[in-house]
Amino acid sequence: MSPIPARPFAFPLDPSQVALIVIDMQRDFLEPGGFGASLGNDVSLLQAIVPATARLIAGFRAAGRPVIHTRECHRADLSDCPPAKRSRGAPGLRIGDTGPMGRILIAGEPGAEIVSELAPLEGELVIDKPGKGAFYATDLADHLARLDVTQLVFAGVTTEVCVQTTMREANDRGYECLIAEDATESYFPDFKRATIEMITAQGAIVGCAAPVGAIVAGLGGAAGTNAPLLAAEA
Ligand code: TIU
Repeated sequence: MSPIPARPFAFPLDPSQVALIVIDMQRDFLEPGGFGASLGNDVSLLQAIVPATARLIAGFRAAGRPVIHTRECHRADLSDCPPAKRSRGAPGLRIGDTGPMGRILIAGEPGAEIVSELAPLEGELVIDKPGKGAFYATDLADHLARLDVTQLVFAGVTTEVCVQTTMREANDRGYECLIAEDATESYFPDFKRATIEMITAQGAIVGCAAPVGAIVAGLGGAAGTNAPLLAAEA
């Protein structure tokens, strides 16, 4: 166990007990013409965290620790997309409509894929999720129980939507949670800052926050068991 510098206090990172969850680093959120852009957002802000997220993923892989990726997407027939989600607001394109990267937020379409720089390795678990939280309507909880981890590090987009929702779900399930503050981003920088403040306030009511460099350094020399999950098992 190596306590790493974190907010609001040092995080007791245990390289034998930790897994990484990278939330929704998909083309639909990071590239023009996708879901994020259809909602009126400037996607370039999110692209900026790709290098730091890649360093974080590389650190977990080098330490032999599990890397889990999520993708927010729906079935082609939209049977798992609540009408309230699809019909809300006035986006340029709705979920299921066809854009330059295929149908918006639909599994198997180019836009739903994780950006190439962060592509999952064979054997890494990829969770397709219909909601904002990665535990809702998925088998993530079962996979984590099998991995026998007690700590989760979170990265990805967007900080206040899918990352925060998933981190809260994990916190309620008893995991020690840590957000990688330079490997997460929002379309609204103030929302990112406020989210990390909310998460870490009140004695880390949801979890701690630390930079990628500190997390990767804390994993260094880990004798963790490599426990890759075969996608086929998912
Ligand atoms: N719109 C927004 O900020 N986020 C989402 O819709 N999904 C995720 O955060 N992945």
